[in-house]
Amino acid sequence: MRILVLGADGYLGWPTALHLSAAGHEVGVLDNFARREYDRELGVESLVPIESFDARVRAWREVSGRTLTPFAGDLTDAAFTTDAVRSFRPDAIVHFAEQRAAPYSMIDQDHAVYTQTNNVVGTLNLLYAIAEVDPSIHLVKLGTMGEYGTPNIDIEEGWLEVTHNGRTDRMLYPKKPGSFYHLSKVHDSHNIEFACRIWGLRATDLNQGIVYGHRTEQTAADPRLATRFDYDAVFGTVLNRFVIQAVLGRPLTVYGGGGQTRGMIEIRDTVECVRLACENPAEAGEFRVFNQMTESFRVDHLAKTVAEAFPGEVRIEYLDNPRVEQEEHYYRVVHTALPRLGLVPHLLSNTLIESLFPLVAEHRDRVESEALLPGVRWRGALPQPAGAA
Ligand code: NAD
Ligand code: USQ
Repeated sequence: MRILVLGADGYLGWPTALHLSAAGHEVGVLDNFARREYDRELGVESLVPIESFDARVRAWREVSGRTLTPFAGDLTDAAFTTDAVRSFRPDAIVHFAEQRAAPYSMIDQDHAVYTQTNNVVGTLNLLYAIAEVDPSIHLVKLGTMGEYGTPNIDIEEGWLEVTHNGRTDRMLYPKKPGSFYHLSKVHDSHNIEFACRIWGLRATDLNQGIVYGHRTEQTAADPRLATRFDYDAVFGTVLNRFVIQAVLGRPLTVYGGGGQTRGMIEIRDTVECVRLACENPAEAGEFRVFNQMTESFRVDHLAKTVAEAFPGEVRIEYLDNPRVEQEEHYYRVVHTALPRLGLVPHLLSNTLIESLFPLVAEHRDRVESEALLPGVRWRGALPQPAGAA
């Protein structure tokens, strides 16, 4: 197949592009490098050094003999987006290209507006590009488990059959997201479902849990193919951060009571789920949702697991929660669609956690220690009423 990967310079987009290329697909890779700009803005860098986009693409050709077709540009530019789709003519488009950090979207009004504009407008431009160039292109869009939040009922795969006053309908599952970033994904899901229902597009929304891990078969083949690894409190995700904090001899930062439960997935399963979704497309007019997670864990359990795996002393610190979220709640998720297509998950293991310790130790000097502690508070940037001190 011809597959265009959007956001291909990022943590997940890069390994996914390589995985698809190694599986024999013709792959295009598109990015606007916004993620490298956020690093500059925040004064941090990926813990593991990464090559420039061009150097990565060249390295993959050298290592694998396979070519990636690069596109540099921004999805919020409608003409660029349509031109890229028209020139590559994909069978499927995998869309990772969004601002993806919840804390970044909660810094202040500017960052909330940027996040929602970037994500919602980029996706809307993409829907128009697909409709114009070829409505049979399958859109594989990265959503998030955080769209659902933590409802007190079982979480289904995107849709819910509702009976109300004796009548029944199949509705999009109600959403209760926890940040302006997570909300942007909800808005995307609604726009994509609308485009499938009204224009007959075909789409798969992959509601992915929190990703952990760093290496895939392809990125491990050469240091120039490494993907980024974030440790800071804005872009670093919880399990990766705990591993890094353990190696640095810093306390593991559990926010609040640690009873928050989240769906998780290993990076090797992310790339495989995307391949499975591309190779088994949705029907024309279908808006299909897969819950892309393999296990659920409480945050305090993740901290204890890392502490036990680390061959040294580790302290767990319970910080005042900078976010507004439920710290004890019901959490049960249906996630059977991807295993039905053939996913055999890598479950969280001490071997995986232990394999990350030497990687972190090798690059520990790249860490800015102030960036480890959370600075963004969910109620921190509210405009103050006039006259308030
Ligand atoms: P990332 O920030 O590392 O990568 C996203 C890439 O998209 C970056 O390279 C960025 O430059 C690019 N991009 C952003 N806006 C763009 C635009 N307007 N035009 C072109 N390119 C643009 O993020 P990631 O961790 O690789 O996540 C990828 C996707 O997966 C995101 O949509 C995210 O919401 C979703 N996701 C990630 C996780 C996780 O734990 N990392 C979990 C669930 C879902
Ligand atoms: N947490 C801690 N300590 C930390 C970091 C986080 O206790 O040092 C807690 C948070 O309070 C939260 C949970 O761990 O309850 C997850 O936080 P996170 O930063 O790992 O994940 P989140 O903000 O939800 O976002 C990440 C990705 C995002 C993706 C999402 C999947 O950045 O792109 O959409 O995971 S999900 O959580 O399913 O929505």
